[in-house]
Amino acid sequence: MKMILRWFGRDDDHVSLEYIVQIPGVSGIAGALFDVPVGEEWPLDKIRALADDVKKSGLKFEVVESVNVHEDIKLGLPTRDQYIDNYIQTIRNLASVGVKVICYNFMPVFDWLRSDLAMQLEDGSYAMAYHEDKIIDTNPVEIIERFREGSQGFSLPGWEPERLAELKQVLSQYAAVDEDKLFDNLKYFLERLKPVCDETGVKMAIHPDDPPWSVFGLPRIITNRDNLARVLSLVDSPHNGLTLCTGSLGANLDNDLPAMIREFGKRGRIHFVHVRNLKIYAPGDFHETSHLSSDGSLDMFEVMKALYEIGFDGYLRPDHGRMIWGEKGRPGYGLYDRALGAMYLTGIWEALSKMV
Ligand code: DNO
Repeated sequence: MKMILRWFGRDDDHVSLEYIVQIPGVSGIAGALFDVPVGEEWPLDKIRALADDVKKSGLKFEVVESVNVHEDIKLGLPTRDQYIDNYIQTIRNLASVGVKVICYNFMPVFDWLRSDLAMQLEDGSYAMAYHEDKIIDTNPVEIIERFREGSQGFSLPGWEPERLAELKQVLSQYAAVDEDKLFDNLKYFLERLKPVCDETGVKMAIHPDDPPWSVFGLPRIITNRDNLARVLSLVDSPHNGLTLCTGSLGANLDNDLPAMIREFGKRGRIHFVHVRNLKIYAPGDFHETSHLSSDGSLDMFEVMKALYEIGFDGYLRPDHGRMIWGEKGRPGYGLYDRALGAMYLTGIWEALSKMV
């Protein structure tokens, strides 16, 4: 298991590489270029500059989160090929600096969704929350405004303004795309990527839909065991793998996380793991918590045990933390609670490795 942390770059992260390298057990970061519009090729010189900066800090840059997928690819429009060509070249450029895994998602229009970006918990900390009744009757435009206001001035991953500019038009285009069509479009994308992944060894790791159910009537397919199995069968190759995100899949308590880890991990198809805990009060209602099992509804020990048992040697990162100790920063991505999470998960791993 290789413990890493997500990092948003020198210009847009209040957490520095110099702090990240001080977290015991953290050997690298999951990074990205955040100033390249979705669909365009990532320029090699910018990738090199990022990789050099990370390496100089004593950290590894082997995971990218995310190279976002242009909406035309998800929609299956005739224009998709030019965007896929750019994606292929981006993979080649990233591979040339040693990137091994690319995390991406195939969620129509919206990436992850929350009703609250800073809900105060009993201990005074702030966490992100999802309350179905605050989402269900809300216009997507209002949600975007809510995210902008609550983001503490940081851009939120997946909520980049240019991506949402054409919202009305994109939402109407999805009227013609149901779940089966979305699977077909994903298959087309993955088939086109296979040669460059075979050539470079880069592994694609699809992120589950967060939350794992349809929002605003849009199709969402990366939601449960059967659909994950279906994704893997679209192109049966190790380059077509998963980011197993406990907080996304775990929002539906019918999803048995350790069982999924055993099933897909044994097949060598989990390349990246995001570990996050949630307190679920009712279907569709939850808030994020510290990583500690007893603070939430997900058993972190069982998650780590399943990973340990399958001999997981991929990348893992603590996911969304709370804001604690007065820290101000990008919601979900503070330093303190994620560092505590990293230490806790590393501690479980050490205990597992010494128990046998
Ligand atoms: C949110 C993240 C997502 C994730 C993407 C992967 O905090 O979990 O934005 O990075 O869905 O492409």
